[in-house]
Amino acid sequence: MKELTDSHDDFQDAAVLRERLAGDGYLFFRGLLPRDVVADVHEQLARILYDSDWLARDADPRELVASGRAVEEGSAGFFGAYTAIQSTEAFHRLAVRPELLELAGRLLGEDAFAHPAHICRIAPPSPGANPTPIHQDYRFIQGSVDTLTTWLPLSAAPPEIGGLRVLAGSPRLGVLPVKASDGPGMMRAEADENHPEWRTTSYRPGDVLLFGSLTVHGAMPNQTKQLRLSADFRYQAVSAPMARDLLGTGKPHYHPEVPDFATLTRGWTSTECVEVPAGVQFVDRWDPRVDDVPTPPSRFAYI
Ligand SMILES: O=C(O)CCC(=O)C(=O)O
Repeated sequence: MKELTDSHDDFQDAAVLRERLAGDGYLFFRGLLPRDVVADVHEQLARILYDSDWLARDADPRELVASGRAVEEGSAGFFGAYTAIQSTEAFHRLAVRPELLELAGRLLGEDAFAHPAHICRIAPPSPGANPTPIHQDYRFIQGSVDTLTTWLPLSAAPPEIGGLRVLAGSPRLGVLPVKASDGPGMMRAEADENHPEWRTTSYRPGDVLLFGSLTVHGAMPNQTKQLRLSADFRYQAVSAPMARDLLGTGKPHYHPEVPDFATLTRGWTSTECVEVPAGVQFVDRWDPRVDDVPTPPSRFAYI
């Protein structure tokens, strides 16, 4: 598979970044976030996974060697550990790091904020767990088509541990039809799994992959004995509409299986990192599986 293009040296250049995002549908930044900040989150989450019995007892928890009790996202036995992870302030604070908010604002051309549904992925080895099927985020996130996703490895993610791959140029395909599938999200976009423009890399903590909501992407199978630990966060312009959740607005990922932020944030130093700014307009959700979703116009004018 082809290697991702590194945009690290163009981080300050909004015009270059916007043009590359329009053409490729993604931007990759090697080492954008301080390694010690990511390492601290990794360590806190590894401790939770160890205490939840998801990790082998005879290995250093930081190695994330899976025990037989590590389960696929959303299945029985998942929500205890996931609630503890969602209660971890340092994890949520990663989403509002100045590097990420500035990057989103630079690309969108105005102030941006992070959706509070910050997602942590704990991908167990395959077979046994299915990797996230290829998809476009627009059907899941809805609201503004220009919502941006960042995907961050929280531990080293060489291709064999099943990091993310993106299909370069895929926003030009518009909103694709979907089929039911196994794996997180349970929907697969109808795109060519073997296209020559699939790209990935050997991810390291501190790296950031950003893509638009029409970019086709998915995870690869985890062929190691370790858990793959990563985060995905979403950003949108303050002036753009945000999709209302079924049970309110600005809820945690997997709410209501995961408690509300009022419970998760007990004892935190600040809750700002999980708040939606005042004045954001909300719109209703539509059924993400419907066949013909018109492709909304994008400020990135995908070419
Ligand atoms: O990390 C994964 O397995 C899936 C992440 C993803 O698809 C996303 O960020 O939209």
